[in-house]
Amino acid sequence: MARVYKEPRRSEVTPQPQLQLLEIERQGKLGKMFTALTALVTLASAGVLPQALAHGGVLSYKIDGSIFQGWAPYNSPVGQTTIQRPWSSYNPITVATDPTIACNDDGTSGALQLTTTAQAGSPITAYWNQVWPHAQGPMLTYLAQCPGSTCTGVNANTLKWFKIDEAGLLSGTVGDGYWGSGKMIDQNSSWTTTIPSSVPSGNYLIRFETIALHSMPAQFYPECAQIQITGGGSLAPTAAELVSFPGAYQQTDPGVTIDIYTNDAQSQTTYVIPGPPLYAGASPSVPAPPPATSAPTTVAPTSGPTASSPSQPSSAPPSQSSAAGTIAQFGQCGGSGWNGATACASGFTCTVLNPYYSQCL
Ligand SMILES: *[C@@H]1O[C@H](CO)[C@@H](O)[C@H](O)[C@H]1NC(C)=O
Ligand SMILES: [Cu+2]
Repeated sequence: MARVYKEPRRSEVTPQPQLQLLEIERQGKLGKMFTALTALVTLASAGVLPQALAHGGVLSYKIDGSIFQGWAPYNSPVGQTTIQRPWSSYNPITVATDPTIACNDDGTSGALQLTTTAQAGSPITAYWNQVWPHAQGPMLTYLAQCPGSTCTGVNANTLKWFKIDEAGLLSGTVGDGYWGSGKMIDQNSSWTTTIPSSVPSGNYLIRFETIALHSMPAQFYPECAQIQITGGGSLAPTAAELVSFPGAYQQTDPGVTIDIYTNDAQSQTTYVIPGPPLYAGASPSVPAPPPATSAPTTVAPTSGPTASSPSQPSSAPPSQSSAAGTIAQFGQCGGSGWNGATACASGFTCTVLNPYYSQCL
């Protein structure tokens, strides 16, 4: 829980003034927490009021059905024992090549660092603080295998990382579309990635990340946890799939420099997710969007070997119901361009969240 509010580690550029921001700042002293509702920032006042800040990170995980609390960055480190690598502030990283881009600041093992086992082929969910405030930008998940018998004590900057999940611009335009991070918010501010069943067993850091594009420079929010993958396969990541942090991203990457408020962005339908290509054995939680075409045709999403997303028959129009009860809680069941199933599992209702996305809730 937030205890002491720290100033941003780097200055931020005020986002688009047309946005009306109603954000809650968490502040506190001496372990008490109170929330302060900040001003409603309007076009007229944006120039004079300080920017309302709302940041955060991954606060807990669900692995093989169990909840694991993460590190509490605003509490004393003394006595904290968690699978998550320690981090110190809700503030974003805004330099793509910063050493803390690997596992946040400072991302070294805690004194009472834990590791938990996780089955290859099983889902792992990361929960951000509620409600995650930034709906524009990609979601990314990486693994890095540690040498030896534990990740404890291993410097995250020395590891080679590979990407096992990503979700960028899911539909619509860069300026006005539905993003991976918007879907994360719609999923209870959480993101579920399937640990590829092909990944070799061993000790890994798992790095969940969201990148926020609502202001410039882009804001990186990575956190890491230590897992021991069991029951894995034998598909090692290739050299082309392996990257270092820092190193994987450059400040000049198109997916980092992008300005979502330009005129061009209002019609641009492609976004290049930063980092390496997906690991060949990955089961991305969102199928890759269809390639951009000049005509506004709708292409059925490629159905991949996903474990956490709903089954997606290739040709059922959204108005027709396919096999009943196929979509689990938080699964997509409709929205602009949606060609998949529309019937929610028993107990859940397909609910319109925005023109691009309906979800079983
Ligand atoms: C939503 O996330 C919170 C953690 O942020 C968790 O405690 C809660 O159980 C989640 N709700 C559902 C329905 O999964
Ligand atoms: Cu923020």
